[in-house]
Amino acid sequence: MDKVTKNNILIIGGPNTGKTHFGAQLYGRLNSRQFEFKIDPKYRPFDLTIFENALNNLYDGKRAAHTEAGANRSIELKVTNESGQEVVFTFPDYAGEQITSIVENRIVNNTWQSYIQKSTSWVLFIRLKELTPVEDIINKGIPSPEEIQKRKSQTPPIKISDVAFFTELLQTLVYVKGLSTFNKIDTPNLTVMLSCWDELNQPNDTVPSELLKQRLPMLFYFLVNNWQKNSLSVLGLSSTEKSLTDDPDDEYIDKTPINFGYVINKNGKRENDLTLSIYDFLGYE
Ligand SMILES: Nc1nc2c(ncn2[C@@H]2O[C@H](COP(=O)(O)OP(=O)(O)OP(=O)(O)O)[C@@H](O)[C@H]2O)c(=O)[nH]1
Ligand SMILES: [Mg+2]
Repeated sequence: MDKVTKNNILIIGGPNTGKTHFGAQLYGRLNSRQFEFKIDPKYRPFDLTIFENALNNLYDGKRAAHTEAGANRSIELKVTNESGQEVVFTFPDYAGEQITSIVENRIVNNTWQSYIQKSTSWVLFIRLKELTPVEDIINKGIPSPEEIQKRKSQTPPIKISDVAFFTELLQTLVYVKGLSTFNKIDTPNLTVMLSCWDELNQPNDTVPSELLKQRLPMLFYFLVNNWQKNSLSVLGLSSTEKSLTDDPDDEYIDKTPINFGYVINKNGKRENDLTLSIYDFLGYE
């Protein structure tokens, strides 16, 4: 069996969803060679600028900055696991506005066409805490006649819901990739990362896909109806384990960043080894 798998993982996430912190923390784990997947020392990437600022800030116990709007950088990593399996993957970092702009303007520029064409796995970042809760009969009840009258007298700004946003985005990617949805998709494999999980204050055994189903049911069923079961996973992710600020966090400085952060695997189990998520990205069972 060919033991080298070449993968092109496309991280997909709007502004402030945690892409850069994940990249930096994953890189830190791979580079430490203490976890399931390790960077092949013969192929240590030469140019680390993509995560350098973020890594330096984390070592100082501070959060990293927003990725500047025009940035489009990626890093190719060659990693191996305990059983000698080699995975080569490309990891991009860009400003999340680029994703918002795809949906708002219905335009996929050349850079994004190429990202989408080359990709073999999609990892969609959703930061549930930042989404606007949709008012419905269950969580809000029926508004009073005065409230209904007030709403009718003001024209609401046109803004699509979060569910519509993610669905439009995925449909655009599927279209650009030239996929048919007559049959359920198996490639690209799709991993939904519910990022900044620590902010959600969930009980220990929460299963990420159950939380997605509860919070964004329409998106959940869109995914289940369009992706094959083995090509879809929903994980929880806390890259930093707690909210960092621009002031140094002493615990981070003492313990170093690789000792913070975890994924909640698809069965609801917490794993401190962020590199295990690579198996989900690749779609291995
Ligand atoms: N609590 C908590 N905060 C996080 C976590 N990951 C990232 N953050 C914070 O969320 C904010 C955004 O994180 P980034 O990694 O910069 O997000 P991004 O998706 O790269 O954002 P853009 O570069 O704007 O596209 C930062 O203030 C981080 O400190 C996490 O796991 N937990
Ligand atoms: Mg960023």
